[in-house]
Amino acid sequence: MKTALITGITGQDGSYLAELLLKKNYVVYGIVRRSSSCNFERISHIQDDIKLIQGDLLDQNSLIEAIEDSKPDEVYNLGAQSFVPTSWNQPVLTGEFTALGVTRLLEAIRLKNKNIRFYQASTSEMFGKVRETPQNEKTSFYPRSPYGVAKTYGHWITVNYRESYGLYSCSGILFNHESPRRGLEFVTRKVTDSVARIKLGLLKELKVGNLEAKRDWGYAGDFVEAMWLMLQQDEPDDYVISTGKAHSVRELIDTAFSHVGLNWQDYVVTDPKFVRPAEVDVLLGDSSKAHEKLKWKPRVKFEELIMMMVDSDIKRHESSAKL
Ligand code: NAP
Ligand code: G4F
Repeated sequence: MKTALITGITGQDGSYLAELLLKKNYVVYGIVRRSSSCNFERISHIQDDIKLIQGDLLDQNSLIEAIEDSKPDEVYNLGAQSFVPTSWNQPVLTGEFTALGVTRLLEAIRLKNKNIRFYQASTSEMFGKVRETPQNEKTSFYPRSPYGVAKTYGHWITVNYRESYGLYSCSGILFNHESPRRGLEFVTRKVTDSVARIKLGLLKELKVGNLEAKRDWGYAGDFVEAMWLMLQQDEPDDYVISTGKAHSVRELIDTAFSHVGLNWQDYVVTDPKFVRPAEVDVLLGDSSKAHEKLKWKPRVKFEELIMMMVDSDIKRHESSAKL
C-alpha cells in the first residue's frame, strides 16, 4: 500500500486526485491551512478516508513535520495562489506561495527522504505570450502575470532538484482544466454558475472581460490521472497535459447559454474591470509526449464539460432554493 501527501487537497484538483488515489488503495494525507471557518466543501464526502495535517507552504517546519508524520512515497504539490488576477494585487504573496513554496517542499523532501517522488503543478500560463503554437515541452516560456512568473520559478526549481540531487521530481505543465468543483471566480465556472442563476430567474446579467481569449479547456477528473501516471514511470520527466483544442471565451459563453435554450447576447455585457493588465491571448497544447509515454488521453470533450458544469450549477441552486 502506497502513501501520498497532497498540498492543496481542499482545491479542485486536490479533491479529484485524493479520490483517484483512494480508489487505487493509497493512504492519502493532505496538508490544510488553518482557517477560521471550514473550507472542506470539496473533500467533505471523503473526509473520513483521508488524513489531514495542518501546514502551510509559507512555513518550512510545518512541511518538514508533514513529511515526517505522513512518510509519503509520493508528494503532489498542488497548493498555490492559483487565480491569475489576484497575482497582480498580491505579487509578493503569490511569489511566496507559488514559487518559494515549491523550494520549501523540495527542501523538506531532500532533508527527510530523497526517495520520495514529487509532482509539481506547473501550468500553461508559463507559455504566456506564446513563442509557437501548439505549445509542447520544448516551447520556451514567456509568462505574462506574476502568477505565471512564480510558476516558472516553481517549474525550474523542480527540474533543478532533479538534476542537482537526483530527486524523482516531475513537472506537469497542465493546460486549463475545469469541473463542477472549479472556483467561482474562474471564467468557466463564473459563466456556468451565472447561466444557471439566469435560467432560474436569480440573476439578470453576466459581466465578463475579454471575449476573444482562447484556452485549451479540459476536465479536471481526466487531468489528475496524468499527475499520477507521471510518478509511476521509470524515470522522472516533464509533460504537457492538454486536450489539443482551443475555444474562445465567446464560444464558452455561447455553449453554456445554448444548453439552457437562451441567447447569450441578451444577457452578457463586457466590463473593463475584468480585463487584465497583460493578457494571454491563445493557449493550445500538444500533449503527444504524454499520449506516447504515459498512454494518457483526455476523455471529456469541451461541450460535455460545459454542459456538465451548467447542469451541476442548476441542480445546486435548485436544491438550495428548496431549503
Ligand atoms: P485551487 O482550486 O485554487 O486550489 C488551490 C489549493 O492551494 C487550495 O487547496 C488552497 O487551500 C491551497 N493553498 C493556497 N495557498 C496555500 C498555502 N500557502 N499553503 C498550503 N496550501 C495552500 O487550484 P486548482 O485549480 O485545484 O489547481 C491546483 C494546482 O494546479 C495549483 O497549483 C494551480 O496553480 C495549478 N494549475 C491549475 C490549473 C487549472 O486549470 N486548474 C492549470 C495548471 C496548473 P485553501 O483551500 O486553504 O485556500
Ligand atoms: O478562467 P481564467 O481566470 O483562467 P486563466 O487565467 O487561464 O488561469 C487558469 O488556468 C491556468 C492554466 O493555463 C492555471 F495555471 C491558473 O491557475 C488558472 O487555473 O481566465 C481564462 C480567460 C482569460 O483570458 C481571461 O482574461 O478568460 C478571460 N476572461 C474573460 N472574462 C475572464 C473573464 N476570466 C475571468 N476569471 N473572469 C472573467 O470575467
